[in-house]
Amino acid sequence: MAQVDFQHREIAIKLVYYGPAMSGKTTNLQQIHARMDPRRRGKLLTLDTKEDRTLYFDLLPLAFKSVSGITCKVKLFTVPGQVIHNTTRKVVLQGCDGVAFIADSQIAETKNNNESFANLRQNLKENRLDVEGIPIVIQFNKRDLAKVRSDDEIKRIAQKGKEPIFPAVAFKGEGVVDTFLGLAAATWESLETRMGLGSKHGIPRAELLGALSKQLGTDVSTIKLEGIR
Ligand SMILES: Nc1nc2c(ncn2[C@@H]2O[C@H](COP(=O)(O)OP(=O)(O)O)[C@@H](O)[C@H]2O)c(=O)[nH]1
Ligand SMILES: [Mg+2]
Repeated sequence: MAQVDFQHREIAIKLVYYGPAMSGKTTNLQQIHARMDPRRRGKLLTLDTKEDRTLYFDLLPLAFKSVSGITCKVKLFTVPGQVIHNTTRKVVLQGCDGVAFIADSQIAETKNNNESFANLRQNLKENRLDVEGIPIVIQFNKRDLAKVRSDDEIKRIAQKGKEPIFPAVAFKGEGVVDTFLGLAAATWESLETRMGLGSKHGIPRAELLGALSKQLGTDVSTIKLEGIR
């Protein structure tokens, strides 16, 4: 649940980018960071090893002040994808309000995607988070590569499941903002239902999405928030 600090009139939303190693989680955060105004953006804290793999996590903070005077902080985290770092993944997932699952579109990565998704569900459960209720959006990244799952297949997956699906070529920035704003929209719905984020805490949906898209230099009205169907 989003953390409310009444004394400082602040509310913090935690979003986690989850998925197998090398699927493009860090790249998504780097692209978001690159779109933000250099004079105002927070630091992208990234802790990569020499092999360009996230060892701990990456953290990117965003913030805006709502009309109601409440400061809304949105904290983006990634997890390390390698199987051995499960303890870290579990800790990063604590208290999260929404998840972007970054899948690798390559056919050869299907098993890794599935194992990571099962691991996500397991860790949500172990953190006593609501596995069925927590908003999850799925990004199929690396659409530029050969030997990837077809558009039709991804469409079928989208129709079968309840999670919104976003295709992406993260290192070119394609689909990154759509995924992020899609996640923000899904998370707002969930937090409105669970704690009245708009109705009780003064963060209406339009303000959250408007402020975030403005910080990324886009217009939310041109973005397809519900993914492909
Ligand atoms: N071909 C291709 N490579 C990508 C794409 N997105 C990210 N990568 C590359 O995949 C590798 C792993 O990305 P990274 O973001 O570190 O993955 P993470 O382990 O999930 O954080 C890097 O070399 C990226 O440049 C993409 O859309 N297409
Ligand atoms: Mg990483």
